[in-house]
Amino acid sequence: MVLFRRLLMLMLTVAASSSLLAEDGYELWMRYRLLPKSKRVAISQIVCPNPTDRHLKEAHSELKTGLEAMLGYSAKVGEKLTKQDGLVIGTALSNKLIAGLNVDLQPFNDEAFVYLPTTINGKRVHVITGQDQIGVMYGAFWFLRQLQIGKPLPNKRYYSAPRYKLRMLNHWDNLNRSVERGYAGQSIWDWHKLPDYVDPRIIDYARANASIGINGTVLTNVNANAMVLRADYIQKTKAVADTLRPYGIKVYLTARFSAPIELGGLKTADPLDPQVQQWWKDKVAEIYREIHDFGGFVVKANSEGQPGPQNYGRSHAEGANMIADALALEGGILMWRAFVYDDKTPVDRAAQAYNEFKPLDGKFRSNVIVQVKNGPIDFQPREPFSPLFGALDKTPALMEVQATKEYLGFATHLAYLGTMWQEALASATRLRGKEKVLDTLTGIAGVSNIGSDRNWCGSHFDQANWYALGRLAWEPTLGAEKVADEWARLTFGTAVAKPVVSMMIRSREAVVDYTGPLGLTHLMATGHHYGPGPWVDNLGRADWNPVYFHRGDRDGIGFDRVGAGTLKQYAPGWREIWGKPETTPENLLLWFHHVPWSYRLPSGKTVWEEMVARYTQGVSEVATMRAEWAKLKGKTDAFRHFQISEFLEIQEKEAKWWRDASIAYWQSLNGLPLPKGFEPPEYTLDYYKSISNPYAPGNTHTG
Ligand code: GCW
Repeated sequence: MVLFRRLLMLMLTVAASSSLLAEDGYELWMRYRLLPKSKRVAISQIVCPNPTDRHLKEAHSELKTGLEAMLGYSAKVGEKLTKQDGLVIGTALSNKLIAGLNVDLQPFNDEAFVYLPTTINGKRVHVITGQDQIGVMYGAFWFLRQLQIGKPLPNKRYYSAPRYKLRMLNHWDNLNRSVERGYAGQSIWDWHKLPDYVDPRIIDYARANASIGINGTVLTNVNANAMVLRADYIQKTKAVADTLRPYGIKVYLTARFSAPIELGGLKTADPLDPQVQQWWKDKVAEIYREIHDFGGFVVKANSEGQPGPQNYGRSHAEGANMIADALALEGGILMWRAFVYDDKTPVDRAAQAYNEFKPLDGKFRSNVIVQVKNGPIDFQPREPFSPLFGALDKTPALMEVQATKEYLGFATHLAYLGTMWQEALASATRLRGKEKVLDTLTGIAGVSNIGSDRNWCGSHFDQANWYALGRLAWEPTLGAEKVADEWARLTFGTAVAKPVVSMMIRSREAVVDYTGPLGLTHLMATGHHYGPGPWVDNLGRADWNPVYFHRGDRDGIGFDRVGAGTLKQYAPGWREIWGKPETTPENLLLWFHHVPWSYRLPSGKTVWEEMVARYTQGVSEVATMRAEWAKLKGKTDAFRHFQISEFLEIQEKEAKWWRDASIAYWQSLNGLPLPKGFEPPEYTLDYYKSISNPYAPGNTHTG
């Protein structure tokens, strides 16, 4: 079997190198395949009088390549409209034909675009315009996407404007090219060869981001290395910034709070020390001399060993404001992370971000944005939304989500995160005037899942999470299903979109079920977080241990966050709903409550029975996904089909591992028999406990 697979792989690799079958995922959702005749629009000409201007150049060249590939002929390029049909792009300033149309561009912002199907001098044209050339570029990518998706173009004026100003990727990439929680190879930033050699792949990265509206990228890990602020590294960052700028993407870095000591030779990094303040001002000025539109910094301070203002008895606000002041002189912003926990183990770790930051609301400079993870703990498969959303009245907030699937099966498990992010974004805050979490934000930042792997993200389906990040940051109400449908059509073709979307939409819930149903959380193995470890109880601090989070014993299970006081961080409406087990939705029951194993759910099942059913359901859902994917054989290209099949097989095996290990452990606590009809775990608990994977990928390194 193994040999057969190897042979098949070899054949596929050879086949993939011929242009016919060149589907290795590199092109992402920008595949531009020849459209069926019925879907081809007539575009004999592209009219763009200033095709070398910034953003127009990129728009123009993408349109040329994309249209040629999809329509099967090359449109004439020129300044005048001479053919019977064409595509007219530009701003009113850069294109006289557009000026003549007097397109109403109010009340859009400068990144918005307008599409207008119309006639000019009796010729049928598609117009793409905006207040600024960057809008035109976004419009060009939108137009290409519409054609690929295979749905008709709007027959009247259409516009689109991004909801948020900050649509960010956060790379957790180290200077030695390892990637913290990265499952897609090395970092795409080749610091050693920069600035002299910029890998052309960075241009494709920029195109991909521009096509989904991402406009900022933080190049380095929040577990930061001060060296990135050294003069030679600033040159390297400049080379990346110069490459990304034409695509409307600003570059940001992570700033290590102790950099004045490590780089500057100062004795302290105390934010109230004038020398320290001056060091940051000088450093920021130095960066802006090289990169005039540098975006700013992200800082992780006083969390998981990172230095911060509390080392000097100062608050997060005092620390943030000192760096923000330096950035303000140049127009930069500071994203200060709320994912903090200090050396004192609190009653409930889920309460810590709010405890630290709520009292500081109003104390931050205006260019500080607090960056809050979607849930109060840490990117778990299911958490409620963080109570900080909506609670900060005077401080802007950015939602941080994790595209890389640290807690959702790494690269090999199919888990579409659009549904998970939608759940957080669309959550009602129950605070007046801030109806949903998405109404309280200034942006979204996604921890990147991008690496040097040929398919960028470690697996084909993981590309959907990068795609969803951009699309939801552009418009958070788009809907996870619509985003999945776009992506599936672009990535696999319209014919298979329906079954692909159906798999995607159920996939995250399957992971929740086989890793931690009913609101259980943080049950993974230590360090690398690969696989189950609900029994772990020996780590340095209490709130690193899974046993701290599930609180299971002979009698019951779950974390009583009402008793712990954490529920008070939410609006009164939520306190009512989540305050009692009977009114708490099942999917968060054990997040908020400790209940006896015999506690009865509305279905009549006990918690124990329901848990076993869910774990089992998670595994069978993966088996179903496998069967559904198998049916698409021959309907998608062979190589990607093969690799996805193999990954689904891994996922099913690991889902069963999670189920069996978890059930074996819970039984060791509660002594209960398995409900009727359910398979017992395949191995003993000791066996599961003995599994060791020291080299699982993505573990923390600070290079
Ligand atoms: O989820 C945890 C990860 C750490 C990460 C940390 C954070 C960058 O396990 O690897 O560190 O979150 O968000 O700072």
